[in-house]
Amino acid sequence: MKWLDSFFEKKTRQVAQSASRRSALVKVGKLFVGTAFILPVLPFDRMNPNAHAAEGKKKVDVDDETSCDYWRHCALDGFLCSCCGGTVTTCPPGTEISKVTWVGTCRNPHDGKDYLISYNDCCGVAQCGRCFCNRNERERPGYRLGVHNDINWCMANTSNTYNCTVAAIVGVGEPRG
Ligand code: ABN
Repeated sequence: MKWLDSFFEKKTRQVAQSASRRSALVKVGKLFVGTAFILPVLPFDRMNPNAHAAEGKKKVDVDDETSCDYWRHCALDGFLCSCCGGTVTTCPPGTEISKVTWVGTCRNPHDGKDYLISYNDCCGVAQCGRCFCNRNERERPGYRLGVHNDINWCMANTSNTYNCTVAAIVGVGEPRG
């Protein structure tokens, strides 16, 4: 195996003569720095692939009055009265409809028209706790009270206790000509 030793010795000497230690270190240094800058910007998918799968499977029912996806609920923040012993337009027994309200605008996917929806709270019984829904389409910040939905609209009733929210159609928009 002497020939092998002398072969490698010869090669090592050749490399040592043609390349300085400093230039070798510079090359290694460049490799490290380049890796540090380039690797973080590579397009890794950090999302959980199962999250996408779940998204694909979620069924949106725009006609189910007990679902937050129901088209009239596009700007409702609260518990759905349709899950609390009432309906989408009537308060549960023992509660009273709020005297003040806020209105939102939702598009009916069946006729393509925009409807003015009054979101009244039902008051007088402790919060229902079922079918919480929080959608905020076209909602505006809280300093514009009438177009903000995160408000207890039982404020003007005898009892301010909030139970759930109904969504009644109070107007229809004219299509733009
Ligand atoms: N309009 C529903 C509601 C009630 C109490 C507090 C926030 C929002």
